[in-house]
Amino acid sequence: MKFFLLLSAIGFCWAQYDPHTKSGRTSIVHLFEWRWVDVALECERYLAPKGFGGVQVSPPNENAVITDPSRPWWERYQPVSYKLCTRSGNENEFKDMVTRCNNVGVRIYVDAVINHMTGSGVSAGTRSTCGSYFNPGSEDFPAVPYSGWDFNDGKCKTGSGDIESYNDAYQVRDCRLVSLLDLALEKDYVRSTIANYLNHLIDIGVAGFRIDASKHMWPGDIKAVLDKLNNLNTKWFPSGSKPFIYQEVIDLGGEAITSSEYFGNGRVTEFKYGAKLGTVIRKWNGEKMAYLKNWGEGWGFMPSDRALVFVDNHDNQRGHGAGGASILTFWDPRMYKMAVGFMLAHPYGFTRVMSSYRWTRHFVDGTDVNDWMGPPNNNGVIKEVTINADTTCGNDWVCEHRWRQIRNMVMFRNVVDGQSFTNWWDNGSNQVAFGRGNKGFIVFNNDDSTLSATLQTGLPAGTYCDVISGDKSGNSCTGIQISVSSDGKAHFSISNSAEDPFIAIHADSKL
Ligand code: QV4
Ligand code: CA
Repeated sequence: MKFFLLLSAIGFCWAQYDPHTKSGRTSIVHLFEWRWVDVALECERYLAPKGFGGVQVSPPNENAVITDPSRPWWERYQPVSYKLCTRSGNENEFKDMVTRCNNVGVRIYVDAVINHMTGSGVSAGTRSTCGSYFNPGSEDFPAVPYSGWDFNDGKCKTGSGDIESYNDAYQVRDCRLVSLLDLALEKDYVRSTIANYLNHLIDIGVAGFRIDASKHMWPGDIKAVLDKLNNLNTKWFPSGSKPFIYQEVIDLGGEAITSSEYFGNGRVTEFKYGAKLGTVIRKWNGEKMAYLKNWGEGWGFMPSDRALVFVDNHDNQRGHGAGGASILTFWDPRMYKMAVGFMLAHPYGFTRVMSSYRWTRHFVDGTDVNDWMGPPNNNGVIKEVTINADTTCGNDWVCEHRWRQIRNMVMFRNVVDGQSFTNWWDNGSNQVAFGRGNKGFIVFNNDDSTLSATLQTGLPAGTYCDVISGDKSGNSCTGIQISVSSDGKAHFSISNSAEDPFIAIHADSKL
């Protein structure tokens, strides 16, 4: 009996780190600013058949309608209430999306903005996405309800009431992040109100949460909220399943607050990952791919089973948050595909793919002054995600997750899941290769010369289709073909001027 109790205890605590994706699905995609109707369609027509595990959606709760600048993407990080009603859709559309995605085995993870409400500078009478009245000046949010009692004003010790130094853990948690009214999560009323919001989402069928601005909440306060959460809906999840939790904590080192403080609650975003990988692929600061041999904890990242990893996110792809200029995005497609390919092939962390929209960048003194621009829209109404004949997206939706190289590497990760990191090779510079047990192998050429090498792949003999330059189609390859001999070796030749200077093969791309 004791052993069973121990097991259930382990299972119990472990569940916060488990994304509850259907077996064999190992990545999620952030469909940033998509409407719920389009997410539901994408689950059915693309994400399910292509092996995606789930979708991170934009905050679904009512937010302030910011008109200066005009409807910025970041208005969704200024809550007015927990009513499920935003530019992405209403509660019925949200419920329909969660049901339809779950029914095809694709999970939904909600971006939970629970540290704060809207900005103190937002004027009273500002509209909200569901029509609720609110008055930031008097901290009056009757649609929740929250009043002045529910905010941290008394606790914050800075003159401005805003966070003034990230070296003081107290003000980072108890003061306002860029003037956003800071909720008092030490109060049981606030904890219960937030838990009610999250339980409403859990009962609808979501699989977990991205906890926004976690650095700005005490780990213990977050835990107090999580302890009030229901188990996941047994219509789609095994009984006793707890919501998957990944906390947004930007920790590049050198601050008072560290990611490890949050490990007890769930996974944590590892921002060092994208910042370092971008530097390596750009070959800045003397970095080179040969150094990736000990990628992961060897580079000072958090333990792999606590990490949520990504190449870029909605903040740092536009200069917000952390990572700086090294962050690779869809604006640099050739390098971006290499970075995403490396991330999806490597065993470290739980992987999230970014899916963006294009906006009109306008650089002034090196800064994009249009970083605020919201999703493609017609007078504020978010545009439909149209699908072109070549499977790309229209209406300025970038759909990185539909790029052949990325979509196929999501499948690669599924095929090699559980296989160890093996057969590393490098040329001492920017030509590297590694395998995943006997299920997959990938080769990169980021040097300024051709890669020509015969490498040990660890794979069974046979002919494999490269899933970067093409697909396996019936009994043939639409792109490069690789022949693995009986000793597991194969010859690879990659021009440094190739459209995509990397090759990936796996058990399911074998003819
Ligand atoms: C401005 C000034 C303030 C001033 C205030 C007065 O900057 O100094 O006091 O006006 O009203 C928007 C504006 C910002 C404005 C603020 C209103 O951009 O200029 O303040 O609203 O108070 C997103 C955007 C922010 C945006 C915010 C709310 O990135 O620019 O602020 O939404 O709309 C840290 C955190 C980390 C955070 C990251 C961006 O540790 O948690 O900064 N990342 C998450 C989300 C991010 C979101 C928030 C947190 C806030 O990923 O998208 O910020 O929910 O590193
Ligand atoms: Ca706070």
